[in-house]
Amino acid sequence: MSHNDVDAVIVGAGIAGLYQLYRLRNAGLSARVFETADGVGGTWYWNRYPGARCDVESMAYSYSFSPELEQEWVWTEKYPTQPEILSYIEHVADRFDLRKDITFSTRVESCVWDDTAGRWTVTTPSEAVTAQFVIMATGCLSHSKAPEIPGADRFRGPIHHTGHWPHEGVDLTGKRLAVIGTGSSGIQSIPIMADQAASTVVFQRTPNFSMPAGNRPLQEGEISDMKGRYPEFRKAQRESAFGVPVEHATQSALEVPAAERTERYQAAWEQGNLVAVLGAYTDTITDAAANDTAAQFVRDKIRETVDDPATAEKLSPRTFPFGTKRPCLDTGYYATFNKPNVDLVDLRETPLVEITENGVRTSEREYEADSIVFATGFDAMTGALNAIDIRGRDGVSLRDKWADGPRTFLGLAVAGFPNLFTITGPSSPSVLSNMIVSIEQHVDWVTDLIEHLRANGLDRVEPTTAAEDEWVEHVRVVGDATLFPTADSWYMGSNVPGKPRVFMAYVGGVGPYREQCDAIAADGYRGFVLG
Ligand code: FAD
Ligand code: N01
Repeated sequence: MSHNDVDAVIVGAGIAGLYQLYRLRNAGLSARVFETADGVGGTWYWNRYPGARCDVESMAYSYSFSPELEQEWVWTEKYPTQPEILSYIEHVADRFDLRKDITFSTRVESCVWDDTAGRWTVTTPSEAVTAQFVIMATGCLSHSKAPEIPGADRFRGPIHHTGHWPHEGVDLTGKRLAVIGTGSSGIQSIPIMADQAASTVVFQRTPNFSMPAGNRPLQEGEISDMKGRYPEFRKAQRESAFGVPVEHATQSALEVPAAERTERYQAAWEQGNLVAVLGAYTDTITDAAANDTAAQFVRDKIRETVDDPATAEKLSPRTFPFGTKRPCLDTGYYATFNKPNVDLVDLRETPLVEITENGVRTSEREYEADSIVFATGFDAMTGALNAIDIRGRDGVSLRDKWADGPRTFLGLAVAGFPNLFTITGPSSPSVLSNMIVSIEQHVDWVTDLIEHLRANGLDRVEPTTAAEDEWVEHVRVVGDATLFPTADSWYMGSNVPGKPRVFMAYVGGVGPYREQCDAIAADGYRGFVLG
């Protein structure tokens, strides 16, 4: 078999692509990985901004497939930094000898299905490869977006996007800094950048809910304790709602006395555990009044922390329910606005107009800056997939098929696109979970399906349109039973002008989703046509 004809092509060498390569290789398939970056790591390769770290605990945000790896790797902090996660992923790539099948600095531009040959042609700027299977491990949050304002090319100083941070770092000492965006990336980086810069202006379109991370070094005892009970812990992760085991809620937020509720939120707040707040009561994400008890708790904290009441009010989210935009964990975010050299500009009052040679102009005035940071996020879930020209049976393009929103079966496969799989694709729990748990489940399920085909002398698989329609409807119904669709979030595509407004994640829970996937497999891959 030539190097240009392989059993499988995997696009992306992040956590998903690496594990997919490992599994396919062990299943006896030849596979090649293409990766735009010049190294492994995906998210943790690209997002090197100051303060970048995970908000799932390190010992939980790690692969579970290798007990040896689990035992040998030593995490140092409760919430790991980007450099620590990147060195973990690099270790995994080396330990399992994965790099030899990865072609770096190479972007996949198109994937075209040949129905007669039963193979995909995957094209990069340097070569074309044919493969029986293509697995998209392109990431949910890998296609960054800049703010939709003119003038960035005019600005005299540097502009950096948090999702493409220079490897050598950015020295902001003595600089006048302008930051646009107050999502997780902005909230993590602003306190650190503001410490360094001479002055900082934060341009906020929508305030977000954030809680202190309470990060700290891990103690020897807790590391060995977790290592001793990893198998049970992993099982609990897989069966949980968000890939993070928490106590099961049994009460409505509205049926407990206010003081008891506050005590419960306070305990979760002190633990720095977002899932513990979201999961404290049965109805936090389904009932607006219940949700508002959590939202009000956070707003009270903001008012207690921020000295200037007008600034505190601007920082207080009021336009969407708690948790319906990804909440954040921070280190000193709200207190940063007590510094005399940090200003907050509310873009709802004075919208952004343009970037000028000298800085940022709103409808009110120009703010001079030496350096600008875009913490403006991503064209999430579909951005990286739609950036590739993917053509299935009869030359139909995925972009056209998804023009009114993504349609998949289980978030894993698409009718009309045989032998193509999307790891953590749209309509899977993916971004509503500890993502490694979802990644491993998808990769395992896809690999099992490929092994099933091979064992039965079959060579193609594709979901039926009926199964896809049913899944899309199920995802919508489950989503509509929650408050998620009420928010203008990237989950809804609303951060990208013109993107269809569709809730792109499955909120049925990681555990129940896994059960559905397993039942479908046990039923001879119900909803798929195998041939
Ligand atoms: P990615 O890591 O995004 O990797 C995809 C790779 O595909 C990238 O390297 C990209 O360059 C490559 N690629 C894409 N298109 C092409 C192409 N056409 N050709 C070649 N290569 C291509 N999740 C959590 O669960 N907990 C967290 O605390 C958390 N924190 C996060 C913090 C940040 C700053 C961000 C951005 C995301 C965070 N996430 C978190 C989500 C995170 O993306 C996932 O946890 C996980 O790292 C995703 O891995 P992946 O391999 O699926 O995708
Ligand atoms: O991106 P975001 P992010 N003009 O989309 C604003 C994960 N993550 O990179 O809210 C002005 O959340 C935008 O405003 P609005 C996590 O899943 C995790 O911060 O759209 N402003 C918003 O304030 C997260 O959710 C961690 O009104 C504009 C901000 O930019 C996801 O990645 C850390 C604008 C973008 O926020 C994305 O996070 C980092 C415009 N034209 C990331 N366009 C952890 O801590 C956008 N904005 C785990």
